[in-house]
Amino acid sequence: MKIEALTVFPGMFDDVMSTSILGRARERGIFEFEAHDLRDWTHDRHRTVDDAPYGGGQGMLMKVEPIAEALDDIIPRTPSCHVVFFTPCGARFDQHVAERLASQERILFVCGRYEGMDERAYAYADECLSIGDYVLTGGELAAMVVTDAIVRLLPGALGDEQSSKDESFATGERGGLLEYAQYTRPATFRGQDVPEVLLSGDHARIAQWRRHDALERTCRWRPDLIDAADLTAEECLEAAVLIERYHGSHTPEE
Ligand code: 6GU
Repeated sequence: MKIEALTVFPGMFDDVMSTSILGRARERGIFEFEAHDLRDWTHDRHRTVDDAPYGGGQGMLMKVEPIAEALDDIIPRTPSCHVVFFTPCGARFDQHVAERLASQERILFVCGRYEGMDERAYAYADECLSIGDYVLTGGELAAMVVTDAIVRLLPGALGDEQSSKDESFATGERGGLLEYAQYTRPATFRGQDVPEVLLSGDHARIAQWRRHDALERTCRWRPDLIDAADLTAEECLEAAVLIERYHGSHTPEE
């Protein structure tokens, strides 16, 4: 897979794309990354990429021409380029979107800055994404978050093929619950013991404890996930009790 970014700050990507799992995946040829500097498609002496909005209002917008010229150049370089614009007005990114994007051959991320972009630039977007309900100063961090979430799903990127399937939010195994608590040595740390069951070697009891812990943590920290979780009838009853305990009679939205 090749991932590219169009940005006014190409340097922001350097460390992230060369460190740890992403760095190793690039070295192994599991994915390629290239950042394009939007200013390379400007023609004036100041390499201007922004301008004031028609109709007035706060701040500056990204101009359409440099983006259009850059995309006219970059997109046709190889067939089937999936173009993703980052904007707080995009659809919310999640694990399902990461899994869908991980099957693309080539993705180009377009990173917005300033107060946004001339609307006509979005004609190039196959989709628009946001990484959550808060406002960032630009789409670069969002592009790095999404790249990280995609690359770790690519075969061979993580040492152990299992590890990307077993975690929080993975559509399979955990059934939409948060991950259970985990511990490593020492067995006692400053008076806090590792749960006895985990030292027992009884794998059935351990699996049962983990499932219950996952249910409890989800009810406590992310009750909004419970409706979509894959629960047995017994677990549904237990979830209702846990949500009542942690959140009183409020519905999760309140
Ligand atoms: Cl993609 N861009 C900006 N500027 N802010 C965001 C975002 C994106 N996602 C969440 N907040």
